[in-house]
Amino acid sequence: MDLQFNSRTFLAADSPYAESLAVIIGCPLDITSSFRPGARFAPQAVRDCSWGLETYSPALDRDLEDLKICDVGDISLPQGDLEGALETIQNYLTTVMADDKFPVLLGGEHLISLPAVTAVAKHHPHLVVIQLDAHADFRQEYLGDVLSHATVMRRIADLLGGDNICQLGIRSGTREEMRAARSKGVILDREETLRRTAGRPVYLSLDLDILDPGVAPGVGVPEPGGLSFGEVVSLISSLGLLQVVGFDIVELSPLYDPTQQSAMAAAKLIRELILQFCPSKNQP
Ligand SMILES: [Mn+2]
Repeated sequence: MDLQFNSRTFLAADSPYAESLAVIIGCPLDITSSFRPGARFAPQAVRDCSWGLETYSPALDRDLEDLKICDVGDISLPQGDLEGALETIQNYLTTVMADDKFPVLLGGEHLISLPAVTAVAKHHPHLVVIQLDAHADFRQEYLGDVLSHATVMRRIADLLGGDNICQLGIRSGTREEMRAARSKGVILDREETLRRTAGRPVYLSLDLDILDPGVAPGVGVPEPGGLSFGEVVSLISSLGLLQVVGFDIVELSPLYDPTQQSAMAAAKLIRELILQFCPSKNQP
């Protein structure tokens, strides 16, 4: 696979690929972004900010230094060829899953979750997807496109069935897409999410706009009325018993993040998610 080598890795992600369980993969897809583009710059912005954090999480009493993590850099994506870019991501993830790794995807726009879930679901046939997001992303099409950041969960529902999708934090959607999600069995409730995911492999897709724009203003489509950083962390830790097999964090747009506070929030969420969910061969 043709990768752009990047020596500026995510914090503590300096182990060789072959030895690593967690693999950080930049997916700078930025093609269907409709309102505020710039997600192609997000993976590196997150890496840069990660070095402002400690490797240790006091909340979890775990340390990135205890894990073997590889940051492979960014996948080279043809930004003018949407289907080619999605295929490239899917092929790369297929290799990562066959190598028995825990993938951590740095978006990129939200559409990267479609090829990622496609590859992960082939490896884990009973996969459930949990989407943490402000927006339902459940349109049948958007601006004439069936493949879009605004349709990504609908396409994933086409793939897995709506009854294998849980959406948390949603506060924006059209009447039609909210109805469609409900009618296809998508659930939006934390308690039901815990029931649905019990004993099953889970892919977590975290759209940074679940956070309030006051916390993370640098996103493609900011939606007022969001969660605080602490509320998102609490929500994630309340899902603590999940068998997460991989996750992505998407929609950061560094062009709208002059203070870097959104990239810092993204980096810290990634640290917490890795420490909470990445299995360690050294620990029970
Ligand atoms: Mn989204």
